[in-house]
Amino acid sequence: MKIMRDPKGPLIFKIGQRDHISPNLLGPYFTLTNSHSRQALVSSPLHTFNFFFIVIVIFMAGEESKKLKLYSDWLSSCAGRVRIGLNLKGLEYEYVPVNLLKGEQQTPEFLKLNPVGFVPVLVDGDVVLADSFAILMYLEEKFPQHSLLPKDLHGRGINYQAANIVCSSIQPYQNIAILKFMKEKLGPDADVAWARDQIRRGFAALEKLLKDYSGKYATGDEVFLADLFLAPQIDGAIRIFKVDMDEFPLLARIFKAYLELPAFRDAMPGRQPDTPAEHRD
Ligand SMILES: N[C@@H](CCC(=O)N[C@@H](CS)C(=O)NCC(=O)O)C(=O)O
Repeated sequence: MKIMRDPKGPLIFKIGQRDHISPNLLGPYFTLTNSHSRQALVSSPLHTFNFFFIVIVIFMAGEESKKLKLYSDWLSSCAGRVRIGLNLKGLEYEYVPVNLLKGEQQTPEFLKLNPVGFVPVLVDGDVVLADSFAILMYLEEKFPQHSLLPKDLHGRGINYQAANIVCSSIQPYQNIAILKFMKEKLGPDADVAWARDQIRRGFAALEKLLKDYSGKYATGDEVFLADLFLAPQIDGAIRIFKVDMDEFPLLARIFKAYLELPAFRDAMPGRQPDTPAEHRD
């Protein structure tokens, strides 16, 4: 029996006259083929001796291909939002590292998953989704446990607004391409100083918005969508851009509360499979 590894796509089981991995050998043979790549993963002579083994392999391969896959970089705040959502909902997932500093988001294989060349990307069977907001809305509908949205419409609106301040009005200013451009145009420290200003502007708006809604967390005493966006953004502000959080007491307070929650703590940059040793918590 020969087994090759190719995790993508549902599997096709075939019985035929040929060994699909070594086609010169004649059968009867059974073969498991990946529907996506058409590649033979398992090929073996067919006799009752290995029947039960075959059933187990098919079952395990099926379970494996059903598992969610998250393309992520340890330091990505956008991927961090999804990591928290997956943890809160208790969903197991395979972590696929994409090293942004090495430019792995621009490889032809990755651009097939997300033509914009950003993480996160979530793969759920045949469904490929990029963009943290879209992914979290998808997860919310497919896996309603631990809802990310409050029941009341106004509360949902505030959550959308706060999440969007982070994802449209703060985070895009600190992306690699922008920082590189700023550095090249304005000098070696200009990128960080400029990003810090954008973060401070956004945080000031969030402090004003959330003062009437916050409880233990951003919009009350339960964590919701806004918190998933805020936690990695505040972490990045402190870790990378050295923002002084004394200016933002509400955000500083809820950030401390996030770090008490395992779903948040485990999603932070210091605890990912691709976190470099010197940055591990
Ligand atoms: N709106 C997107 C933004 C995604 C995004 O900007 N991702 C960053 C990491 S947080 C990225 O992949 N940057 C790579 C680059 O700038 O080349 C989302 O929310 O997922």
